[in-house]
Amino acid sequence: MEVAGCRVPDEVVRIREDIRSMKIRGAGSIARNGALALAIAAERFCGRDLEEFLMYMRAVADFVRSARPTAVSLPNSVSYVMSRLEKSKPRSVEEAKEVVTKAARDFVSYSENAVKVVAQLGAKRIEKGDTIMTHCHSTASVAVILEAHKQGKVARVFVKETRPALQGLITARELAREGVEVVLIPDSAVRYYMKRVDKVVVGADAVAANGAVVNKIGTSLVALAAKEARARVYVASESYKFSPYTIVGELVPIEMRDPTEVVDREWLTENQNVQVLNPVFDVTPPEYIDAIITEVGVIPPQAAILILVEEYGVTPLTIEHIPAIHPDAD
Ligand code: RUB
Repeated sequence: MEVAGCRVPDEVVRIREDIRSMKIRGAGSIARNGALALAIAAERFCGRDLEEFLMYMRAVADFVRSARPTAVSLPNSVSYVMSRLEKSKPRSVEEAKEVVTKAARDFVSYSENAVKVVAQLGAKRIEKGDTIMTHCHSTASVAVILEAHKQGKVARVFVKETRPALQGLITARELAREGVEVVLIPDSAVRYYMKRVDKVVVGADAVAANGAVVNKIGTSLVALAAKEARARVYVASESYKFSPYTIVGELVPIEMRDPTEVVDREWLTENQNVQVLNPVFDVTPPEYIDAIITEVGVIPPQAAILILVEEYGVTPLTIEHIPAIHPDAD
């Protein structure tokens, strides 16, 4: 891809492809890599002047932002960097490059710190002897569980394998490596084991203004089974996963992936009269969630709108001017 006479660096194309193919995955990691891709693009800009630089960066931002549709952390991190570039009114290409590099670095360090704070706040919600269930692989959820484990509170963790991409295996490995007692179960065994669970901890790809949480497909079923069994449900989510446009009723798009992630190509060819669908996220309504643990505090899901309004100044009146939320790194 070439913009304003300058080729988008291979490394940026590779990062986008790695996000698309899920080599880079999980909403936090996607956001951090998105910001870093912008910094790489800025450093390697080969055009002539500031006008070309801005044109080039806007095109790269659109390119990176469109890698995957559901995790709102990606447009939010891209916007974090781009809004600083647009607002800084740089006088030279060198100055503009520095603004982008610094903003990307700031976002990454904000994000890494946010996960640590979420871990601390989340661990306080876990009590001694708790059995936890988790779903998929979420860095924020793993951080909460590991912090609670360090504090000697976790009895055991049920990890769902999370078909079709089996991210549960990553979670099981990361927790077991730190000495947590892990039980890996098929997705279909959730309700069977829920009776033994005290708390469910899951991550988020997007949190809507009404407190609904978009996360890996199957999260809503875990929450449903938890409600029936009276186990509490906590969502570990940094604030840049809150979706600004949901304040005016926009829906978070649910990514549909290739059927070959569910069954192999040979099976598909032999059974062409069968439609195979692969939605990879679902929506858990706020009534099924006890609290959302963010780096700015633990909130009931119904207070999600406060994060958007009070932390980021998003309102139905300002939304057209705030395309995504930008937590301040300082
Ligand atoms: C990952 C997933 C995770 C959230 C939060 O889906 O649903 O629960 O992204 O992750 P996928 P984190 O594997 O399709 O990216 O806490 O790491 O941001």
